[in-house]
Amino acid sequence: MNRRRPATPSVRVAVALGSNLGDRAAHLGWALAAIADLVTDLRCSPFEDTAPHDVPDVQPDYLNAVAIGRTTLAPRALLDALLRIEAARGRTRPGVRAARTLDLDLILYGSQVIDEPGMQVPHPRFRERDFVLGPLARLAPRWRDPVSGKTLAALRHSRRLPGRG
Ligand code: PH2
Ligand code: MG
Ligand code: MG
Repeated sequence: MNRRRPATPSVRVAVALGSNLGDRAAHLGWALAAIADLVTDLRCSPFEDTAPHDVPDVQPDYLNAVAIGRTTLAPRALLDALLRIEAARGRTRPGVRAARTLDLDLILYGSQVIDEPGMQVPHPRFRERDFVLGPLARLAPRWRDPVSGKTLAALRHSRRLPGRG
């Protein structure tokens, strides 16, 4: 008889990384090492310099990346762990979309749609953020956004059509 407990199923997740204060590459690198303790099969896009998008003040450029992998953590446990990693790099929250040492956003959690206080997955703005959608679609083009039903490749493609800015 097999007495072993069934393995906890893992779920594919996507996390967006961003920094525009201090040593941005060091913050992202440190965060990736910490995320590797939570997420297996971790793959990360190249780090990319991006102009601030939709921010309320003048800010330095961001360094952005997207990482994907698999986790056995529940969504809330993963989100809480990401927030602790941000805090460990001195993240403060003086205002909405303020400059930050480290921002870790849970973009996708498998095919789940979650809308709870403090946790919205898929991230509600990832489809219009090229610094998230571009790298994510390159890492996992066939992953489907559970809200629109479209693949990431299709979402990315629709942002490149003429007349859509
Ligand atoms: N994050 C924001 C707001 N604007 N712009 C860029 N380029 N990169 C970001 O990571 C970013 C942003 C809020 O989280
Ligand atoms: Mg963010
Ligand atoms: Mg955030």
